[in-house]
Amino acid sequence: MEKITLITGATAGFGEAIAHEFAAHKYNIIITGRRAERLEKVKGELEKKHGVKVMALNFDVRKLEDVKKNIASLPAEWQNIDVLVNNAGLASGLNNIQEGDTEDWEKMIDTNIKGLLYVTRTVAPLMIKNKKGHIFNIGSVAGKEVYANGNVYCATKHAVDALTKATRIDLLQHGIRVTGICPGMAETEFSIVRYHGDEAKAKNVYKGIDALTAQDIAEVIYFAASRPAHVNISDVVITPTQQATATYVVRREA
Ligand code: NDP
Ligand code: 8X3
Repeated sequence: MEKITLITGATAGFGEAIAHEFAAHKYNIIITGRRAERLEKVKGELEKKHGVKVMALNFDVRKLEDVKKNIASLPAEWQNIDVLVNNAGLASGLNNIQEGDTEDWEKMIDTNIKGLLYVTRTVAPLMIKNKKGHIFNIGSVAGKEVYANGNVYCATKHAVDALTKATRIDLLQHGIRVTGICPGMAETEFSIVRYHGDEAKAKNVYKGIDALTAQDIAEVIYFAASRPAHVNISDVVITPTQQATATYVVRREA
């Protein structure tokens, strides 16, 4: 059987690009996401463009029972997962702590921390059983520093950073590789989601910047996954050339 990569949140952005990058290198792909129609569309495109096999699992990473049920529903040969990319995640809102919307907070904590944990808890035992595996957690520069009004999103990505390190230690004895990927500004649907659908506000975030693309991230992940078995790339911070830290950005004049 060919190699298999499972990517959470592959209906858009990084996840979709990562799916294409691994498919281009002839991995079979398991894609997940909540938007069923988009999931089917991405599945069709992957199959047509790369001629690989694709499984689409339609579930919300926040629901533990659904995570377990969907992974368990995979035929035995599909449970032989080589690479897991814990990508599904979001920022919701950009408010100071005293005015933050607690629904936004629940969404980010439940998706970025608990969802990532649920998927890892379900897939890691399969990797241990198969005596191989590589887990990528998508963190952020927001997991390395905090910035004004980023409070809860930054906290969730700091948690991802801690979990990446902890997972690497716990899975060390099983020879499973664990890599943290920490991007800066990348133009996907991320800011549209953060601003609750306000596309003009989202566009403005990247004004005067050659932002990262989803493809930039996908290529780095494939590079790390394709290193020889004895090499583990632990942590990668990737920013646009115009971004030095989470907040220090030099924009082109209009
Ligand atoms: P997008 O909004 O373009 O994509 C997010 C993906 O996550 C979608 O496929 C979405 O699918 C999925 N997703 C969100 N919530 C859930 C859920 N509850 N269950 C299952 N899937 C879910 O954003 P990006 O591609 O930019 O973001 C991907 C990851 O990268 C996130 O973890 C984000 O925090 C991180 N990141 C992004 C940066 C950026 O600047 N873009 C920088 C640093 C990190 P669906 O809606 O169909 O469920
Ligand atoms: C996404 C990048 O700078 O908006 O994690 O936090 S940032």
